[in-house]
Amino acid sequence: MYTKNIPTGFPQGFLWGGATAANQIEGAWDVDGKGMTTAEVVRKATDRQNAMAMNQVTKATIAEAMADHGTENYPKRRGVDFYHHYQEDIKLLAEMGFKAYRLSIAWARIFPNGDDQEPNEKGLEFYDRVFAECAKYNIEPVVTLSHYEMPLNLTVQRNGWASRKTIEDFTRYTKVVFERYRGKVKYWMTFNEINAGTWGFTSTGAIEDNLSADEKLQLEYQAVHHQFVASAIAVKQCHEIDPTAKIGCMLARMQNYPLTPDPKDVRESQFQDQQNLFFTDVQVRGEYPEYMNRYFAEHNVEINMEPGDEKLLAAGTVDYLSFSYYMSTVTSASKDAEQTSGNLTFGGKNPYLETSDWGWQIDPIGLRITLNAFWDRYRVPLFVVENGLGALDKLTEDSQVHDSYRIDYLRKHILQMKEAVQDGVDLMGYTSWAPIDLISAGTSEMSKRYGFIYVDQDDEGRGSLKRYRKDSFYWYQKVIQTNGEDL
Ligand code: BGP
Repeated sequence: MYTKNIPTGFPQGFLWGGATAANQIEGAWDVDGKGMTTAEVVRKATDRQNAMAMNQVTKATIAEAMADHGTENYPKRRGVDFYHHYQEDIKLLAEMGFKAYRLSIAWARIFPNGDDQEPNEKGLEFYDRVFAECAKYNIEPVVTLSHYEMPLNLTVQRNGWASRKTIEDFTRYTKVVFERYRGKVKYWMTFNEINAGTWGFTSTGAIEDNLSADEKLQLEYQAVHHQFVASAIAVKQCHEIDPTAKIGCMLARMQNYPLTPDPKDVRESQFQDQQNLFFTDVQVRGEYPEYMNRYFAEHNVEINMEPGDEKLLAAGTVDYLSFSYYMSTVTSASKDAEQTSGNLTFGGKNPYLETSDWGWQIDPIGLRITLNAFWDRYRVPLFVVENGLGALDKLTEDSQVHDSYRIDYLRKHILQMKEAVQDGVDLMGYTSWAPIDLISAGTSEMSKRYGFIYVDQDDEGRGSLKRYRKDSFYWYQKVIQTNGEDL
């Protein structure tokens, strides 16, 4: 008889924690030698639904930003001042029982201009202090090497990742941090949401002014190719410098469904999925998938590869696949149906799902589907490194935040993760976004809050920056304590 034990719950050593990004939490944008980054030239959004567009860097937005030395219009410059609150903040994470804390290093703290030959010692020292603080509480840092920012100088001088030379600069930076933090950081990942590179977003650090749609596509895929190569080199460096360290890739994943069972919709949905899985196919399997050849040919994209690139990609595959998961999307073969039924950014409306205040379609079961699909396709350990609910929280007069809606969102997603573990998925951990309120990536709002910890600051940057524990703080503490049993 065929009998096998089904896992009863989350494995021992499961990495429970939370995730943040330097440009959204640190502030201190111009201290201790740090250079300016692409994140600091993004103005706060005036239109929530059009957040993606706000994150486009153009020559005009850069010029305007350079002339404005304040933080009011550019909230990512101030973050929530983690730079000066890190001890207090990490202590609060420890109080919740965190096993892991995902954070990113700001490349421009280490190499202010990106192309400097020597690192900025003061920047390195800051992360020494942060990692020491994590070690004090046995919290594993999980470090993103590049999270939606790069030294602005590289954008201005050579159009960011559109230039092949950026690979050299990036891997000079990664070598320095792998060596400096050897033994202190066991888990790394290369590019946050690498698939955002084809969304016309700051993540490639490339200016797309006055380009035709074809030219844009060409530039974005070429920039992404450079990121793939840089990522593969970083994987190799990481393994050489610390053979015990693990390094992953990171994808923005939205489970995608066809709007109807019409095979045309199903095929369109598969096509959209391939557009995203392309990134993990390259980074996990080590080669460009065939389906992209046709796509490139039909869209006049010619990837300029150098001899040796394919070998590098094959040798630099990642140890684990990490991803963010907030919502699912719906695809229809008819563009009209999609656009009239939903949010322009994220496809059509799913009548079975509720949405967040920002129109994101909440879908916990989609997380189980995603986990199973990834495991089937790749057979590498998976790591959910972002998941959470952005909401307008209210601090009561007696300094409480009753965020039962957040608890409800997280509980349902964790339950589905548990189902996936029981389905046999190899899941390493879960770092929710974001344990402490911080500046939104998409809209630069402060009022779009995700935290277990409330930070007293408003959209204009007013407030004491004092931290308060929300109801979800105590709930998550219990979840971690019971390894996900008491939800
Ligand atoms: C992901 C990013 C994060 C983050 C999160 C929530 O795409 O990796 O940086 O902020 O989304 O998005 P937002 O802040 O726009 O609500």
